[in-house]
Amino acid sequence: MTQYDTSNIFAKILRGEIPSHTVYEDEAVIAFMDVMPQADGHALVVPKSPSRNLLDADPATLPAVIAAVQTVAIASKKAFSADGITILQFNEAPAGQSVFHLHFHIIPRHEGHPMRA
Ligand code: DGP
Repeated sequence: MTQYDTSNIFAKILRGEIPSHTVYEDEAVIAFMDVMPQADGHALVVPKSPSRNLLDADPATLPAVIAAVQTVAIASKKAFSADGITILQFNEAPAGQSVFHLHFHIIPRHEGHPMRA
């Protein structure tokens, strides 16, 4: 497993070094809007503890993280009047990961509207 690199863009957002549109924060996570949304309201839930992805995450941190994922998903469904919520999470580049700090995509979905490529 490749080591966690503290220069990734989400680590910079967590340190306040670059701006983000934060929509939720608790002890375990922050959530902010994705700059390349696959649908309106596409947000990212980012744990504050450093891990590259789910494969190297400390299991002790995960209950609080998944609880926050649920909180943001419920709020997102309401805020965007969505019919459903897609949650995506990628592990390593061959699986589609491009930012190497664990994160969950929260994507509001509407009947008959495919996600953008
Ligand atoms: P992935 O690693 O493939 O699960 O997706 C990373 C996501 O992060 C992608 O949808 C675009 C988003 N992203 C990349 N850079 C930034 C940034 O600087 N700010 C925000 N808010 N999102 C970013």
